[in-house]
Amino acid sequence: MLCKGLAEEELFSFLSKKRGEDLCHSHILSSMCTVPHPVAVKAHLMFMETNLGDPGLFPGTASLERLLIERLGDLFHHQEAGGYATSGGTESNIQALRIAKAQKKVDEPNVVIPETSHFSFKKACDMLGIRMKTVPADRCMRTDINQVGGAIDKNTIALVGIAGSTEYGMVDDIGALAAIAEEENLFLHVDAAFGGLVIPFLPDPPPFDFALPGVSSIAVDPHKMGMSTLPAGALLVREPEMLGLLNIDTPYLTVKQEYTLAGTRPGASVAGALAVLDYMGRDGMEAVVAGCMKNTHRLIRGMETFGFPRAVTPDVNVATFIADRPVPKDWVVSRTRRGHMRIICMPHVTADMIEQFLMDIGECENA
Ligand code: 0PR
Repeated sequence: MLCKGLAEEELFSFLSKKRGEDLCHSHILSSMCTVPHPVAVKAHLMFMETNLGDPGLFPGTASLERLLIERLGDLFHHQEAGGYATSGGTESNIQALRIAKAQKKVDEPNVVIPETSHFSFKKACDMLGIRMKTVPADRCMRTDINQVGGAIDKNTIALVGIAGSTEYGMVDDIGALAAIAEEENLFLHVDAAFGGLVIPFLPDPPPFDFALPGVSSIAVDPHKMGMSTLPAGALLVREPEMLGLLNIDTPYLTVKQEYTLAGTRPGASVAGALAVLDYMGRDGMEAVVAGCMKNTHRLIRGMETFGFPRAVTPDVNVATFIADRPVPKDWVVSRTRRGHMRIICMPHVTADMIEQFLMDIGECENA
């Protein structure tokens, strides 16, 4: 620690130098986060010191959290859904499995989970002492439904389905998973951290939410396609009482029990998340999603004309390619576990960026 504090000018010139070392969103094609919407930033700044970990001190902010859950519940066809704002998909997935474990007490719990699931489930299962029984994906990178039933046994506490997979942008057949969950009387958690704010705004959305009676809980991240500030996730549960299974006593707070995983929780990004949804409305979100999907399809067509075939045809705005070559200078893309080039057409990825990327990859190709 410095003995004598820095002058403000010196401090901020140091901070802006460091910020300048970060990569620029104008070339980031690998991220599921994006530049926050200006209304999210404005709302965030209004709520900087609010802490949802002690909601009695911030009843106004706490009511925004309830409104956020109400908006999302409505979007997911279940206005009475319970839920709370998490730090993101990782926390939501951990908490969903905690609920499932609390609901069904067995000696050696396991969860039947897609091969394509996000690595946060590994963390969750490690922490909770749950075994992962992985179900392989089919050729389209959706969970092979025919293999789910065989993976379930008496120690299975939950099924997981993915609505918008991290690597390939696929939506599992959640309808089929929900039917199995109902038949087997199992908890079904849907990880819609990415797809939850894409799928409802598609012209012909595949079923993935509480409209399916077998769906027990849903993870959705406003800090991904919801264009909020970080961190903003949400866990929704069909029965608000499910959260009560996680309650622990918090005797000296303004609330006497809490079911959240984090203690101190930012109100600022919750205000940011709600601000975007209310400002955009359904029409605005449909327009953003339509733009992202249009860019995704344009990118796929463009890449295919250069001889880089798509790995799959995605359900949401994640494009993957069989393209075993270096990426043009300055662009940041990622690679899936299977080695496919992966590009996420987030709202900050404009049509012009896609054209520029295609031009650059075309030049590499001709070089
Ligand atoms: N579930 C799904 C389907 C996800 O895609 C992710 C994150 C999570 C859960 C976990 O969410 P949190 O990271 O919010 O806890 N998917 C992205 C990924 O792993 C996260 C990300 C975002 C990574 C931006 C890099 C990046 O620049 O790719």
